[in-house]
Amino acid sequence: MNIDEAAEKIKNMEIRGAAKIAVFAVRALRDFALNVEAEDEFDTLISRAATKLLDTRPTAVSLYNGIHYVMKYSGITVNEKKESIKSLADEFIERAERANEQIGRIGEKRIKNGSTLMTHCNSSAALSIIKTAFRKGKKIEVYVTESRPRKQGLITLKELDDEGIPTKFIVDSAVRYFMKDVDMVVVGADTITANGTLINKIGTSQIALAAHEARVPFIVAAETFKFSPKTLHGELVSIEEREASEVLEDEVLDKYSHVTVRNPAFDTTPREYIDLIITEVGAIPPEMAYVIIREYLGYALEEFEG
Ligand code: RI2
Repeated sequence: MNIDEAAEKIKNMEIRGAAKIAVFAVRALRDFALNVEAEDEFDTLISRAATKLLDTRPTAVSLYNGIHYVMKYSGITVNEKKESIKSLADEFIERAERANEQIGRIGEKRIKNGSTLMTHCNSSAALSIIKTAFRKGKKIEVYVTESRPRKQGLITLKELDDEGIPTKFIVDSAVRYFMKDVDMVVVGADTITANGTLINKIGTSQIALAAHEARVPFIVAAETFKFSPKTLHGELVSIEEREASEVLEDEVLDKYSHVTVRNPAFDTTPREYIDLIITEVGAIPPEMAYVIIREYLGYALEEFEG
């Protein structure tokens, strides 16, 4: 697969889910680099490929962190550079995969036997917690939201069903109606900013509000790669707005002359509504986002410029 094909798969959401996107892009960049022949143009070609991958989906910061992890490559000869890219990429992929398991192990401790959970969209990190709790013998059931417009709730439904976890599938607008039956909300993250704000699938902030109102703990599952160093340097997170056709079929929309569709893929949940973030390095309050960025991502400002 070439870089254009890889980028297209991310853009059209054939590959989706923040963590999976990052791992897929890092793998694509590594494989591309290993096949570059041109000696004098090596750095230019790699940086062009990295930009192409980064330009696919703007919100999830793990894509950015993954690509930048690899772009720290060093070496004088092309072979040295290839070696360095391969080892950084493999290290990133291994860390991402291990993080998912560690999040499951840490997060499952917060789930009480007999709990009813709610999750939104399809997050591998949130599901790692839920599946680990179930595999440890805890009796749980899960409310799964449909997650319009892309209906990733169907993927979650299948994953939970494959595990044998009792699941109730609900439309997004039924969240507040059922919140009284829920003991804990567990969602994933596309990005967490330096001040502890969560950016996740559209609808997450409404769930957080409903949970807050009902005094239901709201837990976020996020690897350290989901924290945004860019926000520490003042950048705002750009929220991807996707095509109208994901929400309304063209034939329906074409009937109207004064209607447009707005389709943001993500929304923001302020830290006041978040009880805990489960990372691979521990369960932390959202206020500690700054510390995670400094200690575990630790990028210098220059790395984001130019
Ligand atoms: P993991 C997804 O985005 C959802 O917003 C999900 O909560 C988030 O990525 C994190 O998923 P999309 O790619 O990294 O479906 O935990 O737009 O798998």
